Amino acid sequence: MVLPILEYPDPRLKKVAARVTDFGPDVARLVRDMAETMYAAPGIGLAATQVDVHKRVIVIDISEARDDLRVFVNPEILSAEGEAECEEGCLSVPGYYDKVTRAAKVRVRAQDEHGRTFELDADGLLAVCIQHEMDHLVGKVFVDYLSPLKRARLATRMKKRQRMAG
Ligand code: GNR
Ligand code: NI
Repeated sequence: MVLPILEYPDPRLKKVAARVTDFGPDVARLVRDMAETMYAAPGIGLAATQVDVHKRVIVIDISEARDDLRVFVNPEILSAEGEAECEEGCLSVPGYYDKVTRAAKVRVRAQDEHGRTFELDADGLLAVCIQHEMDHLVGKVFVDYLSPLKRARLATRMKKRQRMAG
């Protein structure tokens, strides 16, 4: 099922997600729905926060063919190194793109949808995307890194857009 995506500055995007402790059918269904929502959007990642589910669950697929789904439950950054700037967008901030500086490489520990723990070294777009999605889980959107002036203008523009959309 494709789920509706919250749009900035919706206050629910600021909620902090809770760890997943129960790896039952609810998590499996959430992961399936999130993947469907991400592919339909289309996007390269989605955090549960964006579909108003406040659990530490992320899906990512940065592949060209859209056939390499990665699931991160309870993700943690074990180490980070370097700096890289990337032009980012967000499904919760449609039509807006801006540069953000993040760690260039990250080592992540997470669980899959069955609760199995794995570790992964990521760089490039995957590293950017993991950090972008993990920010959502603590109530942060990439535009929070922009100057207050840019952010204020953007909030006005988004509210106008949301009024127009009814
Ligand atoms: O689809 C998305 N593209 C993207 C591009 C550059 C940096 C980060 C991203 S993530 C974004 C999907 C999204 O909003 N995930 O939260
Ligand atoms: Ni996003």
